[in-house]
Amino acid sequence: MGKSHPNPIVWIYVALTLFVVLLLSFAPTHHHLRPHRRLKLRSSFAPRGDGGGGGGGHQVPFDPLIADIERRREDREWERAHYNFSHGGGGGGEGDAAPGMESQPEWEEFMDAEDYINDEDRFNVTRRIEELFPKVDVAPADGAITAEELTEWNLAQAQREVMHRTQRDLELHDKNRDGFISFAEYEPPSWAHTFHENNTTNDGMGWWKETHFNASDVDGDGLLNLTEFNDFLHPADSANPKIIHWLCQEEIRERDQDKDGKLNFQEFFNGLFSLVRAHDEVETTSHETDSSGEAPAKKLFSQLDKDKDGLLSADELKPVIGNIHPSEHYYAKQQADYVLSQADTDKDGRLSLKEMIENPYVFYSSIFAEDDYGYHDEFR
Ligand SMILES: *[C@@H]1O[C@H](CO)[C@@H](O)[C@H](O)[C@H]1NC(C)=O
Ligand SMILES: *[C@@H]1O[C@H](CO)[C@@H](O)[C@H](O)[C@H]1NC(C)=O
Ligand SMILES: *[C@@H]1O[C@H](CO)[C@@H](O)[C@H](O)[C@H]1NC(C)=O
Ligand SMILES: *[C@@H]1O[C@H](CO)[C@@H](O)[C@H](O)[C@H]1NC(C)=O
Ligand SMILES: *[C@@H]1O[C@H](CO)[C@@H](O)[C@H](O)[C@H]1NC(C)=O
Ligand SMILES: *[C@@H]1O[C@H](CO)[C@@H](O)[C@H](O)[C@H]1NC(C)=O
Ligand SMILES: [Ca+2]
Ligand SMILES: [Ca+2]
Repeated sequence: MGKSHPNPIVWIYVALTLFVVLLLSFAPTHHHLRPHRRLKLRSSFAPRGDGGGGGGGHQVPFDPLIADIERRREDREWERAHYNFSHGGGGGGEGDAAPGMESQPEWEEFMDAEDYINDEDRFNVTRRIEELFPKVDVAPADGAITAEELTEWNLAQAQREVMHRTQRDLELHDKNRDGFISFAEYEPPSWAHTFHENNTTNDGMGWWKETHFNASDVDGDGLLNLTEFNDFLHPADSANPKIIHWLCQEEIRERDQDKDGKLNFQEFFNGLFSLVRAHDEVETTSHETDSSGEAPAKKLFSQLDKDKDGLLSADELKPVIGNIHPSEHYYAKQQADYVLSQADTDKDGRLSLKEMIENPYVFYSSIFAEDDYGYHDEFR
């Protein structure tokens, strides 16, 4: 009879094998998805001159602690670039880097900071998210973060960063150290020196003009304080109607071929329409295909031309100036929408603390480590 039963040793083997398989499938992969990834700091600062209105570089860290680390590193690069030219020799000798040029990253500091944020005992991402959640979840504090709450949070982070840079710029230009910038003190950066007041061959550079300065000077005392100087550097984010008006005038001046101070349809269509539409997601109901493209442009033109004189004035351009020069609020919302699309697992349009903890890398930018054999786990 004993022979009809399998050998007990076989059962033990089967049981052991099952046990090992279970161990393998549960232990490493499902408990430690994170060690395969590495949190990343931005590697160098790009001057965020508003000249181009370009899209990049606007992402601001979700975590103020990360922002602070990045800011301190950036300040060191800034000081090196602007206050210490003792290395002498070639290359102009002027401190300011033209847009697109990058300073040498300080690798040691860079690696130290990255090691710190990747050391789970010292920088615990789960705990950071738990601490930050109630600071974002404020309107109302109902245990869920909406796109609006996240936008406000991102905007506050961005504004702090912009103001910090303005403060730095003010110190750099404030030659007599009175805390204000006079028009004489504000030297255009070296890469703008070649552009002159009435050189029509390069109309693009109206940036360092006295009209711009005067429009920023709210109280008209001939000096810009920190707020006014910030408006000067970031007109699109200003609450000062004079600077918004100046910005609209600049857009017209650059494209006003017949120099009548307003834009006719052809001037609008050639220079501005595509810019206005580029950021306009609502208007892209393309029932007419873009074969000619002029019909939607004509429609928009006549909507903007309030006094129906067939020309757009600076005031009439105001409703769409935000499309041409997107504000920090625009980027903050874009970033919030992106984060929601990535981390809102149950698709209810809000982020719970659980969803955020389960998707930490949406909030902390990361790269895959080189030995990243386990990244497929992401797609489970
Ligand atoms: C400039 O850099 C040198 C080393 O290159 C350093 O010794 C000096 O203290 C720096 N000066 C300032 C003002 O930062
Ligand atoms: C990180 O913090 C969470 C929540 O406070 C805790 O459960 C976890 O054990 C911590 N991880 C480490 C590695 O300290
Ligand atoms: C600049 O414009 C003013 C007034 O329009 C004119 O008098 C002056 O000659 C111009 N300068 C140059 C260099 O073109
Ligand atoms: C106008 O700008 C061009 C290009 O930068 C330069 O070659 C020219 O000398 C400038 N003209 C004046 C009058 O400043
Ligand atoms: C700017 O304002 C000052 C007075 O603060 C005035 O003297 C100057 O003419 C103004 N410049 C322009 C271009 O409006
Ligand atoms: C700068 O001046 C404006 C206008 O007088 C004022 O509203 C603003 O609060 C001032 N900002 C600072 C930082 O003092
Ligand atoms: Ca001053
Ligand atoms: Ca015109």
